[in-house]
Amino acid sequence: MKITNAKVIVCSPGRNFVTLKIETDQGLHGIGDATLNGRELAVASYLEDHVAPLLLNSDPRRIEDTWQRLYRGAYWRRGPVTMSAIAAVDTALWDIKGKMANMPVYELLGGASRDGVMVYGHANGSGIEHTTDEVGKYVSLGYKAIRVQSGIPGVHGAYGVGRGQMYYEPADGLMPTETIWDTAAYLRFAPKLFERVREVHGSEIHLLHDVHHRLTPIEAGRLGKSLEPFDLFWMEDCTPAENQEGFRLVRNHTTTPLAVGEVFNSIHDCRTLIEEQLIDFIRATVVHAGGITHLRQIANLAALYQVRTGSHGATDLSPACMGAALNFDLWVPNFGIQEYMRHTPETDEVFPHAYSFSDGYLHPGDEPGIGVDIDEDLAAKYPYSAKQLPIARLKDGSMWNW
Ligand code: EZ4
Ligand code: CO
Repeated sequence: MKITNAKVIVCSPGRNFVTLKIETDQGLHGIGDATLNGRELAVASYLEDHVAPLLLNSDPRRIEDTWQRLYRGAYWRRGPVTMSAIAAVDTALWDIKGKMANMPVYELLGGASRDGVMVYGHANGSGIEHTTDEVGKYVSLGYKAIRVQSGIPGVHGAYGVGRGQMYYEPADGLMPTETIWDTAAYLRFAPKLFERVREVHGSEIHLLHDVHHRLTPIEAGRLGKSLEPFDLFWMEDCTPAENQEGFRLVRNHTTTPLAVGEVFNSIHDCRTLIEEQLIDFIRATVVHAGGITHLRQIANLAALYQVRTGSHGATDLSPACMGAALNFDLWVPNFGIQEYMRHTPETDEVFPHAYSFSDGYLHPGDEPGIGVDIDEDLAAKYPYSAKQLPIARLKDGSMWNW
């Protein structure tokens, strides 16, 4: 069995996606997501110019060997561009193997460990009352877990407050939108928000919150402590994680569960966080962390330390990533939760998929492979449109973490 073609499809049905499609001499094909929000064309070129020629005529059944060849063979290891490209190849090969076996990928991994994949949706609003109402909408849609983000009085462009309600997407301009961040205002505001949400929606619903790298470790410890009465499922990316040891300080000050890792691309990014039990949920995802093959290693390491998975699932991860992630989630023994931001109807049409939502849970479906395909003719109607993620500055103009 041979790979006869590896092509990169860049399309923008509401937002940009990079998809790798691998074709074989047996007529089977597989797809993988390679989208890196705001830096899409770098991965497209990496795949087209440097990876596709290596794949031609190689055996698509050799998933592990292909992974090792692309990782070791590049000499330059890791990094989001490289690892997203490797992920796309890996996902497409798992998709092909599933189709060869006539089984969904979760069966190849070891079979279902659960009946469905608990997901969390994103509620956001302009202030406390609006956000609390939005939480109510997700409750009535059947969600068991909801991420809560809110505009803050006096803060211009707080993280996570979108223009649309169901289809929040931050990458919006040819040049980055500038937001202004105010830590003190945020730390005063956040406990009031969660107090109100609990008051209105009760104690059963799981509530999550994304700090989006805005705090220092000691500030994060303080926030976690102030949110303890409101029983969060997790506090996400409370401080940047390049310095993994920094989380010791957060951990020393709060029992609010911690989730980190949507920007990680390798097991080495989270080894200390996991081995020292500094986090509770690892958010690495199929597309940005080297595919199913590498994510499985991360999850296995995490299992030793009772760290559970909670993969990133924002709309900039395409349905091809979501299909692969859901197959992974249904199998992975130490599953925690899966993020799920709904794609626009245009995106759903370009990527026909077997996964479906019911009563707070997603199921990958039982199509062979990852259960997601791409309609190339339709994709061609939505050409690439350059967009960048926003940036954040402090009031005095200093750059901060968006
Ligand atoms: O800002 O995926 O938890 N979700 C997130 C996302 C990220 C975007 C960046 O492209 O933090 O919404
Ligand atoms: Co996040």
